[in-house]
Amino acid sequence: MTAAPRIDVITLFPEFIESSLEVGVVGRAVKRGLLSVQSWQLRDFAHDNYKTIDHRPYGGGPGMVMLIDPLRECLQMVRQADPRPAHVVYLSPQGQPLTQAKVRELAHRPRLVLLCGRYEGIDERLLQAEVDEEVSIGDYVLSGGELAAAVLVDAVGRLQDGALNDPQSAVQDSFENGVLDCPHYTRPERHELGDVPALLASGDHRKIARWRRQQSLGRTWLRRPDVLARCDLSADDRQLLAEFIAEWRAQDGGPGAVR
Ligand code: 4HQ
Repeated sequence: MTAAPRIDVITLFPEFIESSLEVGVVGRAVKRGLLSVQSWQLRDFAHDNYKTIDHRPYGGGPGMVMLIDPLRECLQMVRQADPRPAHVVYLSPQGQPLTQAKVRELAHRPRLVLLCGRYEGIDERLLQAEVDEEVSIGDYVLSGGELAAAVLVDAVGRLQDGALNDPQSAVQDSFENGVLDCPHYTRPERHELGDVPALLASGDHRKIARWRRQQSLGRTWLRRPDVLARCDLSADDRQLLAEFIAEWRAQDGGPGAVR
């Protein structure tokens, strides 16, 4: 049996990471031993009685910058805690976007170390020397890297073998197919707010699969043309999408349509 993948998180707020692991699919995966997550209090590696981990930036300007040495010594301890080589990730808006493709890539790593920055971030020299990859969860500014790290742990954790009750659900998600997810319905079939599309209750599984694929493609066309542009659609997909677009134009999207 091979050891479960391990994620170490270096942070000023370990409680934040730990609390997010008490619930849900990923919390259960950790309890089942499918994934191990350790958080480390950076302040424990400060050199002085004030527990200093940051200082004013050279060149002036607002805010504080995280010091090299507490981070370096913490990383050394973290690396020593497990013999497997660690892939070190720094969460920041300057990083590569966290896409589902990136999540899959990171999910295959036996060992990740996540660095959470606060204030203006971390001294560039530490990043140059120790970080393998900088990753961003989106084009907005957080007050610290902890939420971004929790997002990454969640997305990576749910892909570990055995984490999801039905492994099929990971395959059907948004982006796993390169397109957005289709709409979902459950009981009751008829409701004041509308009826479930008849086809879904028909039991014709081939038709249902085609309808879902068409909805996925159509919604991606409507909502995320940027995602669709990067898709390599089959002839079948292009046919389904053309049908969706024709129907959409006829119903709500016709020239001069009033909505
Ligand atoms: N921050 N994706 C600034 C982010 C962020 C993001 C984390 C704020 C790092 C220094 N991290 N600190 N967006 O906004 O990952």
